[in-house]
Amino acid sequence: MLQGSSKTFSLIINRSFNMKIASVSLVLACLLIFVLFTSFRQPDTPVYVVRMEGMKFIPKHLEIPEGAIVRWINGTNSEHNVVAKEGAFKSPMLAQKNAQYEVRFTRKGTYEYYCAPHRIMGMKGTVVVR
Ligand SMILES: [Cu+2]
Repeated sequence: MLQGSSKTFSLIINRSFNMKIASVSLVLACLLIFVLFTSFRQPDTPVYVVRMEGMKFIPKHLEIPEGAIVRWINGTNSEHNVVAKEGAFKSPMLAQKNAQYEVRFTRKGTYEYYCAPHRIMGMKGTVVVR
């Protein structure tokens, strides 16, 4: 009887010891995954902002490196959109103030674009990807 209960006791100790090892291993594994993930992550993609102010894109002409993102932000209470002349991209209508649209440019070249409702008023811009 005494032998039996001491066996149970040592089983309990073993189990909690194993649980400790398991949780320490889990923490170490998570740490390893985190370190691997952060060290192999690509450097942050640069983001260039073009604001829609009045009936203009500001800046009107923008030069960016290949792979960069351009983010258009509607700074007005009117509707604007962003349409590439050659069809490379087309945003939905950005109806609200601070509505945004992003394009990642992965190919070098010159991209002319306009705002469809205000094209005739000269609301145009260019992105040059170097
Ligand atoms: Cu517009």
